[in-house]
Amino acid sequence: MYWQPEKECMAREDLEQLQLERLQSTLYRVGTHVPFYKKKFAELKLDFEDIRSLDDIRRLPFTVKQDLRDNYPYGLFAVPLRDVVRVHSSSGTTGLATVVGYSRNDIKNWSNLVARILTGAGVTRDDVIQIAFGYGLFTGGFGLHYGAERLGASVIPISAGNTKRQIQIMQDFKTTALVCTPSYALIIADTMMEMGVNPNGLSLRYGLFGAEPWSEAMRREINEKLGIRATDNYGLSEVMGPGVAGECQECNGLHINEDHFLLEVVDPETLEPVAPGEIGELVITTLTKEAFPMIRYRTRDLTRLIPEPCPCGRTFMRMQRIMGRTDDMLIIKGVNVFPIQIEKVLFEIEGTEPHYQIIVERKNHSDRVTVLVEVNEAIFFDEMKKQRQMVDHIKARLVSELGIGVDVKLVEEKTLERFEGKAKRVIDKRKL
Ligand code: DLL
Repeated sequence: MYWQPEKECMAREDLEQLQLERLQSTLYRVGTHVPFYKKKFAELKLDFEDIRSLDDIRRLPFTVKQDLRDNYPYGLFAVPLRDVVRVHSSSGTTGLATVVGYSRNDIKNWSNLVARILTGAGVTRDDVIQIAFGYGLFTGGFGLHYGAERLGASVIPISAGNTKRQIQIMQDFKTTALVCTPSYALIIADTMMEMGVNPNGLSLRYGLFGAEPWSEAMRREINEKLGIRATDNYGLSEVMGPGVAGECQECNGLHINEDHFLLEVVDPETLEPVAPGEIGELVITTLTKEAFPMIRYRTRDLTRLIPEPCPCGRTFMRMQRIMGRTDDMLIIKGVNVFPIQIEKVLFEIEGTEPHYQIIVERKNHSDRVTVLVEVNEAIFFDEMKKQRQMVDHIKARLVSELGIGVDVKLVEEKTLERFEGKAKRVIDKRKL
C-alpha cells in the first residue's frame, strides 16, 4: 500500500533527474535569499549554476547546528515571515534553542510525507490514531497529527503523559495505532500490566515509534507486550521533523523520502563519503523546503544505506535504523560503544526489566562506565549469591557484545527515571 505510488515507486533515473532539478532550485533560493549561504558560496567562489550533477553536491559547504544558533532566530529563513505559517523549535540539551519555519506549501508537503510513512506502516483512513508525542514546539506531535489527518484517519491528539489516561482512552476510543517514542510505548505497556488491562482485549494493532534510537530487541519486547506491529520512523526538526524516513511492513530499514531529501553518508572525521553500505554520519539536503531550506546538514546520526531493492516495491533507498548519535557515542578504553548495543544485551537477559541507565565517569584518568539495570522483584530480593551470578552473567554478555568490560549494578524495579518523550539513557558525569 502506497500513499503516492507515482513518487514512492519512481524509476531511479527519473528520481535522480527530479532531485537534481530540485537541488538546483533550492540552491538558487538560498543563494539569493539567505545571506549566510550567499556569503559561504561567495567565499568558496561557487556559482550555484556550477552544480550540474548530484555528485557536485560535494562541492557545497556543510551546515551544522552551530550555524543555526549563530543565526538565531530567523537568520536562515529563505522567505519573509509573512509567508511563514508555522514555527517549531528544538531545545537541544546544550546551548541556545534553534528555530525552524514552514511555509504553507512546506506544511502541505510535510503532511503528505508523514501520510506516506503511516501508509507504509499499514495504517489507513479506517484507523484511530492516538498521538502521544508532545504537542508544542517539538515537531513530533503536530507533524504526525497533520499527516494522520491528511491520511483521513481519526486522530486523537492526546499528547504525551498521563499514562493511565492514555490507556483509558485507548480502551474507550478503540485506538488502533499508537504514535510516540519507543521508550514511552514500554511505559504504557508496563502501566497496562499494573492496571490489569489485557492488551489483547484492546483494538491496538500498530505502533509508529521514533524520535530516539531503539534496538531490534526493544521492538520485539514492545510487539509482545502490546500485541502490535511496531515500525520505526525518523526525522529531525532542522530538516522538517518526522517524515524524513520510515519503515514499510518489511520492517527492514527505513525508506527515505528521496524526492524531498538528498542523503549522503560521510565519515565524521574526514567528511568524505563512505563506501556504499558502510556506516557513517547522515548528511541531509532539503529539496523542496521553501521557508527553511538546509544544505548538507550534518545530523550527527550514524547509519548506513541499504542499496538492495526492497520487496515492498518502493524504489526509495532504505537506511538502517539509527545506531546512535556521534554525541552519544561512548569511548571506553578506546573502544566505541553505543547505548543501543548495551540495550540489545539487556533486553535479551531473563529477569531484567527494559529500563536502564548508563553512567559515565572519569576516575584515575580513565573513563568508567556503569550500567544500572532494573531487575524484577524476585531477583532483587533474592539471595546475594544469585544477584552476583546475574551481574556476572550480564557483564559476560556485555564483554562479548562490546569487546570491553563495564560495571553493572542491579536496581529495584521502578527506581530509574521514566520519560514520556525521548529517554535519556546516558548520564555523563564527566560533563557535569
Ligand atoms: O525527534 C523528529 C521526530 C519526531 C522523528 C517524531 C520521529 C518521530 P528532533 O527533536 O529535532 O526531531 O530530534 C532529532 O532525534 O537527529 C536523531 O538523533 C533522533 N531520532 C529521531 N528519530 C529517530 C529514530 C524529532 N527513528 C533527532 N531513531 C535525530 C533514532 C531518532 N533516532
